[in-house]
Amino acid sequence: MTTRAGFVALIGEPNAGKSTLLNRMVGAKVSIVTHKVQTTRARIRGVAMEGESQIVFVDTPGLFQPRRRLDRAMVAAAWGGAADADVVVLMVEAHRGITEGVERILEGLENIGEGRKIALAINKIDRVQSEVLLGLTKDLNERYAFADTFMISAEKGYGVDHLRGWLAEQLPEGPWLYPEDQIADLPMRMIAAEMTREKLTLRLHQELPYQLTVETENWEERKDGSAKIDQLIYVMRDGHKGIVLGKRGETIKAVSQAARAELEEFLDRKVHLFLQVKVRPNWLEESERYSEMGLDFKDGN
Ligand SMILES: Nc1nc2c(ncn2[C@@H]2O[C@H](COP(=O)(O)OP(=O)(O)OP(=O)(O)O)[C@@H](O)[C@H]2O)c(=O)[nH]1
Ligand SMILES: [Mg+2]
Repeated sequence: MTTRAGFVALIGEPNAGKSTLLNRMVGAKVSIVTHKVQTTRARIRGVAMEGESQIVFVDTPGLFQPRRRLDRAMVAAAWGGAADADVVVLMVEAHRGITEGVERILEGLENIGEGRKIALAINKIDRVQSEVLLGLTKDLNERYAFADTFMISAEKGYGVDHLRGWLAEQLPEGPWLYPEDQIADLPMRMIAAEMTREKLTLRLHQELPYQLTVETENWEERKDGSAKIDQLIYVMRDGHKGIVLGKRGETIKAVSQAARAELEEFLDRKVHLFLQVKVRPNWLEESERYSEMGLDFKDGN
Protein backbone atom coordinates (compact mmCIF):
# COMPACT_ATOMS: atom_id res chain seq x y z
CA MET A 1 0.00 0.00 0.00
CA THR A 2 1.45 3.37 -1.05
CA THR A 3 0.35 6.20 1.14
CA ARG A 4 0.56 9.84 0.16
CA ALA A 5 0.45 12.99 2.26
CA GLY A 6 0.99 16.68 1.78
CA PHE A 7 -0.25 20.23 2.08
CA VAL A 8 -2.77 21.95 -0.17
CA ALA A 9 -3.04 25.72 0.34
CA LEU A 10 -6.29 27.48 -0.59
CA ILE A 11 -5.65 31.06 -1.64
CA GLY A 12 -7.70 33.83 -3.21
CA GLU A 13 -9.31 37.18 -2.65
CA PRO A 14 -11.26 37.75 0.56
CA ASN A 15 -14.70 36.11 0.35
CA ALA A 16 -13.70 33.71 -2.45
CA GLY A 17 -14.99 30.76 -0.41
CA LYS A 18 -11.72 29.30 0.89
CA SER A 19 -12.98 28.54 4.38
CA THR A 20 -16.23 27.13 3.02
CA LEU A 21 -14.22 24.77 0.82
CA LEU A 22 -11.91 23.73 3.66
CA ASN A 23 -14.90 22.87 5.85
CA ARG A 24 -16.54 20.90 3.09
CA MET A 25 -13.35 18.97 2.32
CA VAL A 26 -12.88 18.12 5.99
CA GLY A 27 -16.56 17.47 6.66
CA ALA A 28 -16.71 19.69 9.74
CA LYS A 29 -16.66 23.37 10.54
CA VAL A 30 -13.03 23.98 11.35
CA SER A 31 -12.73 27.50 9.92
CA ILE A 32 -15.24 30.30 10.42
CA VAL A 33 -17.28 31.65 7.50
CA THR A 34 -19.18 34.90 7.03
CA HIS A 35 -20.52 36.87 4.06
CA LYS A 36 -18.03 39.64 4.91
CA VAL A 37 -14.48 40.00 3.61
CA GLN A 38 -11.37 39.30 5.70
CA THR A 39 -13.01 36.80 7.99
CA THR A 40 -10.05 34.41 8.25
CA ARG A 41 -7.00 35.97 9.91
CA ALA A 42 -4.47 33.14 10.11
CA ARG A 43 -3.64 29.82 8.49
CA ILE A 44 -6.04 27.10 9.54
CA ARG A 45 -5.29 23.47 8.78
CA GLY A 46 -7.93 20.84 8.17
CA VAL A 47 -7.21 17.19 7.38
CA ALA A 48 -9.09 15.10 4.81
CA MET A 49 -8.56 11.45 3.84
CA GLU A 50 -8.98 10.38 0.23
CA GLY A 51 -8.22 6.71 -0.31
CA GLU A 52 -4.64 6.19 0.83
CA SER A 53 -3.89 9.92 0.63
CA GLN A 54 -3.98 12.33 3.51
CA ILE A 55 -4.62 15.86 2.31
CA VAL A 56 -3.79 18.62 4.76
CA PHE A 57 -5.76 21.63 3.57
CA VAL A 58 -4.45 25.02 4.60
CA ASP A 59 -7.06 27.77 4.67
CA THR A 60 -5.46 31.20 4.39
CA PRO A 61 -6.54 34.82 4.91
CA GLY A 62 -7.74 36.54 1.75
CA LEU A 63 -5.17 38.36 -0.38
CA PHE A 64 -5.81 42.10 -0.65
CA GLN A 65 -3.93 45.39 -0.52
CA PRO A 66 -3.00 45.66 3.15
CA ARG A 67 -3.18 48.94 5.04
CA ARG A 68 -2.78 48.12 8.71
CA ARG A 69 -0.19 46.00 10.51
CA LEU A 70 -2.81 43.27 10.99
CA ASP A 71 -3.62 43.29 7.27
CA ARG A 72 0.04 42.95 6.35
CA ALA A 73 0.51 40.06 8.77
CA MET A 74 -2.56 38.34 7.31
CA VAL A 75 -1.41 38.71 3.72
CA ALA A 76 2.09 37.50 4.65
CA ALA A 77 0.54 34.46 6.34
CA ALA A 78 -1.44 33.70 3.19
CA TRP A 79 1.53 33.88 0.81
CA GLY A 80 3.63 31.96 3.33
CA GLY A 81 1.02 29.21 3.38
CA ALA A 82 1.16 29.00 -0.42
CA ALA A 83 4.95 28.90 -0.50
CA ASP A 84 5.03 26.03 2.02
CA ALA A 85 2.44 23.89 0.26
CA ASP A 86 2.85 20.99 -2.16
CA VAL A 87 -0.14 22.16 -4.18
CA VAL A 88 -1.86 25.56 -4.30
CA VAL A 89 -5.47 26.07 -5.29
CA LEU A 90 -6.31 29.60 -6.42
CA MET A 91 -10.00 30.27 -5.87
CA VAL A 92 -11.72 32.83 -8.08
CA GLU A 93 -15.36 33.84 -7.80
CA ALA A 94 -17.25 32.94 -10.98
CA HIS A 95 -19.58 35.93 -10.88
CA ARG A 96 -16.82 38.47 -10.21
CA GLY A 97 -14.30 37.17 -12.70
CA ILE A 98 -10.88 38.75 -13.13
CA THR A 99 -10.91 41.66 -10.72
CA GLU A 100 -7.93 43.90 -9.99
CA GLY A 101 -7.37 41.84 -6.89
CA VAL A 102 -7.25 38.62 -8.91
CA GLU A 103 -4.80 40.23 -11.32
CA ARG A 104 -2.46 41.10 -8.47
CA ILE A 105 -2.64 37.54 -7.16
CA LEU A 106 -1.83 36.18 -10.64
CA GLU A 107 1.32 38.33 -10.61
CA GLY A 108 2.21 37.01 -7.17
CA LEU A 109 1.90 33.41 -8.38
CA GLU A 110 5.06 33.87 -10.42
CA ASN A 111 7.02 33.99 -7.15
CA ILE A 112 5.68 30.75 -5.72
CA GLY A 113 5.08 28.68 -8.86
CA GLU A 114 8.40 26.91 -8.71
CA GLY A 115 8.38 23.55 -6.96
CA ARG A 116 4.62 23.21 -6.66
CA LYS A 117 1.55 22.73 -8.79
CA ILE A 118 -0.97 25.52 -8.92
CA ALA A 119 -4.55 24.69 -9.81
CA LEU A 120 -7.44 27.02 -10.51
CA ALA A 121 -10.82 26.56 -8.85
CA ILE A 122 -13.59 28.76 -10.15
CA ASN A 123 -15.98 28.86 -7.21
CA LYS A 124 -19.65 29.82 -6.76
CA ILE A 125 -20.61 28.37 -10.13
CA ASP A 126 -24.15 28.16 -8.75
CA ARG A 127 -24.31 31.92 -9.27
CA VAL A 128 -23.60 32.08 -13.02
CA GLN A 129 -24.68 30.68 -16.37
CA SER A 130 -22.39 27.97 -17.70
CA GLU A 131 -21.37 30.06 -20.76
CA VAL A 132 -19.59 32.49 -18.46
CA LEU A 133 -17.39 29.72 -17.11
CA LEU A 134 -15.85 28.76 -20.43
CA GLY A 135 -14.76 32.32 -21.15
CA LEU A 136 -13.41 32.84 -17.65
CA THR A 137 -11.49 29.55 -17.74
CA LYS A 138 -9.90 30.54 -21.03
CA ASP A 139 -8.98 34.06 -19.88
CA LEU A 140 -7.45 32.89 -16.63
CA ASN A 141 -5.44 30.13 -18.28
CA GLU A 142 -4.07 32.63 -20.77
CA ARG A 143 -2.72 34.66 -17.87
CA TYR A 144 -1.25 31.78 -15.90
CA ALA A 145 -0.42 28.20 -16.89
CA PHE A 146 -2.52 26.40 -14.28
CA ALA A 147 -1.90 22.69 -13.78
CA ASP A 148 -5.66 22.14 -14.10
CA THR A 149 -8.94 24.01 -13.80
CA PHE A 150 -11.94 23.00 -11.67
CA MET A 151 -15.40 24.47 -11.59
CA ILE A 152 -16.92 24.14 -8.19
CA SER A 153 -19.46 25.33 -5.71
CA ALA A 154 -17.92 25.01 -2.27
CA GLU A 155 -21.28 25.77 -0.73
CA LYS A 156 -23.40 23.34 -2.74
CA GLY A 157 -20.65 20.77 -3.09
CA TYR A 158 -20.58 20.70 -6.90
CA GLY A 159 -17.26 19.50 -8.33
CA VAL A 160 -15.68 19.16 -4.91
CA ASP A 161 -15.17 15.38 -4.94
CA HIS A 162 -13.50 15.60 -8.32
CA LEU A 163 -11.13 18.30 -7.05
CA ARG A 164 -10.31 16.29 -3.93
CA GLY A 165 -9.56 13.20 -6.02
CA TRP A 166 -7.21 15.17 -8.25
CA LEU A 167 -5.44 16.77 -5.28
CA ALA A 168 -4.89 13.39 -3.64
CA GLU A 169 -3.05 12.17 -6.73
CA GLN A 170 -0.71 15.18 -6.78
CA LEU A 171 0.68 14.66 -3.29
CA PRO A 172 4.10 13.07 -2.71
CA GLU A 173 4.35 9.49 -1.51
CA GLY A 174 5.02 9.27 2.19
CA PRO A 175 3.55 8.50 5.60
CA TRP A 176 0.52 10.37 6.87
CA LEU A 177 1.23 13.51 8.85
CA TYR A 178 -1.68 13.27 11.28
CA PRO A 179 -3.57 10.42 12.96
CA GLU A 180 -6.22 9.14 10.56
CA ASP A 181 -9.13 10.46 12.63
CA GLN A 182 -7.77 13.94 13.27
CA ILE A 183 -9.48 16.75 11.34
CA ALA A 184 -7.87 19.92 12.73
CA ASP A 185 -4.77 20.98 14.59
CA LEU A 186 -5.77 24.38 15.87
CA PRO A 187 -5.88 24.37 19.68
CA MET A 188 -9.46 24.13 20.99
CA ARG A 189 -9.12 27.47 22.79
CA MET A 190 -8.43 29.15 19.44
CA ILE A 191 -11.30 27.41 17.67
CA ALA A 192 -13.56 28.55 20.50
CA ALA A 193 -12.35 32.16 20.17
CA GLU A 194 -12.92 32.03 16.42
CA MET A 195 -16.49 30.85 16.89
CA THR A 196 -17.21 33.88 19.06
CA ARG A 197 -15.51 36.18 16.55
CA GLU A 198 -17.70 34.72 13.79
CA LYS A 199 -20.87 35.54 15.72
CA LEU A 200 -19.57 39.06 16.45
CA THR A 201 -18.70 39.60 12.79
CA LEU A 202 -22.19 38.52 11.74
CA ARG A 203 -23.89 40.91 14.20
CA LEU A 204 -21.72 44.01 14.09
CA HIS A 205 -21.66 46.46 11.21
CA GLN A 206 -19.14 48.39 9.15
CA GLU A 207 -15.59 48.49 10.50
CA LEU A 208 -16.25 47.10 13.95
CA PRO A 209 -15.54 43.42 13.16
CA TYR A 210 -12.11 44.49 11.89
CA GLN A 211 -11.30 46.39 15.06
CA LEU A 212 -11.79 43.64 17.57
CA THR A 213 -10.18 40.36 18.50
CA VAL A 214 -11.26 37.49 20.75
CA GLU A 215 -9.08 35.43 23.06
CA THR A 216 -9.87 32.48 25.28
CA GLU A 217 -8.57 33.41 28.72
CA ASN A 218 -9.49 30.37 30.71
CA TRP A 219 -10.80 26.86 30.05
CA GLU A 220 -11.95 24.78 32.92
CA GLU A 221 -13.04 21.16 32.70
CA ARG A 222 -15.83 20.61 35.20
CA LYS A 223 -16.48 17.38 37.07
CA ASP A 224 -19.93 17.07 35.51
CA GLY A 225 -18.31 16.83 32.07
CA SER A 226 -19.06 20.40 31.01
CA ALA A 227 -16.52 23.06 30.10
CA LYS A 228 -16.39 26.58 31.51
CA ILE A 229 -14.83 28.94 29.01
CA ASP A 230 -13.92 32.57 29.66
CA GLN A 231 -13.19 34.80 26.70
CA LEU A 232 -12.05 38.38 26.31
CA ILE A 233 -13.17 40.59 23.44
CA TYR A 234 -10.66 43.37 22.83
CA VAL A 235 -12.06 46.54 21.26
CA MET A 236 -10.36 49.85 20.56
CA ARG A 237 -12.73 52.42 22.00
CA ASP A 238 -15.30 52.93 24.73
CA GLY A 239 -17.93 53.52 22.08
CA HIS A 240 -17.15 50.16 20.54
CA LYS A 241 -17.60 48.47 23.88
CA GLY A 242 -21.07 49.95 24.13
CA ILE A 243 -21.98 48.67 20.68
CA VAL A 244 -20.67 45.17 21.37
CA LEU A 245 -22.65 45.01 24.60
CA GLY A 246 -25.75 46.45 22.95
CA LYS A 247 -28.81 47.90 24.60
CA ARG A 248 -29.19 46.25 28.00
CA GLY A 249 -26.50 43.80 26.96
CA GLU A 250 -28.68 42.29 24.24
CA THR A 251 -26.00 42.05 21.57
CA ILE A 252 -23.38 40.31 23.67
CA LYS A 253 -26.03 37.98 25.02
CA ALA A 254 -27.11 36.92 21.54
CA VAL A 255 -23.48 36.47 20.47
CA SER A 256 -22.74 34.40 23.53
CA GLN A 257 -25.76 32.16 23.00
CA ALA A 258 -24.96 31.56 19.35
CA ALA A 259 -21.29 30.84 20.03
CA ARG A 260 -22.12 28.56 22.93
CA ALA A 261 -24.60 26.53 20.86
CA GLU A 262 -21.96 25.97 18.20
CA LEU A 263 -19.30 25.07 20.73
CA GLU A 264 -21.60 22.56 22.38
CA GLU A 265 -22.22 20.92 19.04
CA PHE A 266 -18.52 20.84 18.22
CA LEU A 267 -17.47 19.47 21.61
CA ASP A 268 -20.59 17.35 22.04
CA ARG A 269 -21.03 18.43 25.66
CA LYS A 270 -22.33 21.27 27.77
CA VAL A 271 -20.49 24.59 27.68
CA HIS A 272 -20.66 27.60 29.97
CA LEU A 273 -19.37 30.57 28.01
CA PHE A 274 -18.53 33.88 29.65
CA LEU A 275 -17.66 36.89 27.50
CA GLN A 276 -16.06 40.08 28.72
CA VAL A 277 -15.35 43.19 26.65
CA LYS A 278 -12.15 45.09 27.28
CA VAL A 279 -11.12 48.44 25.77
CA ARG A 280 -7.55 48.26 24.53
CA PRO A 281 -6.85 51.19 22.17
CA ASN A 282 -3.56 49.72 20.99
CA TRP A 283 -4.28 46.02 20.63
CA LEU A 284 -3.46 46.15 16.90
CA GLU A 285 0.13 47.04 17.84
CA GLU A 286 0.62 44.39 20.54
CA SER A 287 2.66 41.35 19.57
CA GLU A 288 0.88 39.11 22.07
CA ARG A 289 -2.43 39.67 20.29
CA TYR A 290 -0.82 38.40 17.07
CA SER A 291 0.60 35.25 18.61
CA GLU A 292 -2.83 34.56 20.11
CA MET A 293 -4.29 34.80 16.60
CA GLY A 294 -1.60 32.53 15.16
CA LEU A 295 0.09 35.37 13.26
CA ASP A 296 3.67 36.60 13.19
CA PHE A 297 3.85 40.16 14.57
CA LYS A 298 7.04 40.87 12.61
CA ASP A 299 5.25 40.08 9.33
CA GLY A 300 3.25 43.24 9.90
CA ASN A 301 6.29 45.50 9.73
N1 LIG B 1 -23.35 31.12 -3.76
C1 LIG B 1 -22.23 30.63 -3.20
N2 LIG B 1 -21.73 31.20 -2.11
C2 LIG B 1 -20.59 30.68 -1.58
C3 LIG B 1 -19.93 29.58 -2.16
N3 LIG B 1 -18.83 29.32 -1.42
C4 LIG B 1 -18.82 30.23 -0.43
N4 LIG B 1 -19.88 31.05 -0.51
C5 LIG B 1 -20.22 32.18 0.38
O1 LIG B 1 -19.23 33.19 0.25
C6 LIG B 1 -19.05 33.88 1.49
C7 LIG B 1 -17.58 33.86 1.89
O2 LIG B 1 -17.19 32.54 2.19
P1 LIG B 1 -15.86 32.24 3.02
O3 LIG B 1 -15.65 30.77 2.98
O4 LIG B 1 -15.93 32.89 4.37
O5 LIG B 1 -14.79 32.99 2.12
P2 LIG B 1 -13.21 33.14 2.40
O6 LIG B 1 -12.54 33.04 1.08
O7 LIG B 1 -12.77 32.18 3.45
O8 LIG B 1 -13.13 34.64 2.93
P3 LIG B 1 -11.98 35.34 3.86
O9 LIG B 1 -11.76 34.48 5.04
O10 LIG B 1 -12.58 36.65 4.19
O11 LIG B 1 -10.76 35.48 2.98
C8 LIG B 1 -19.95 33.17 2.50
O12 LIG B 1 -21.14 33.90 2.61
C9 LIG B 1 -20.19 31.81 1.85
O13 LIG B 1 -21.41 31.23 2.25
C10 LIG B 1 -20.50 28.98 -3.32
O14 LIG B 1 -20.02 28.00 -3.88
N5 LIG B 1 -21.65 29.55 -3.80
MG1 LIG C 1 -11.92 32.50 5.25
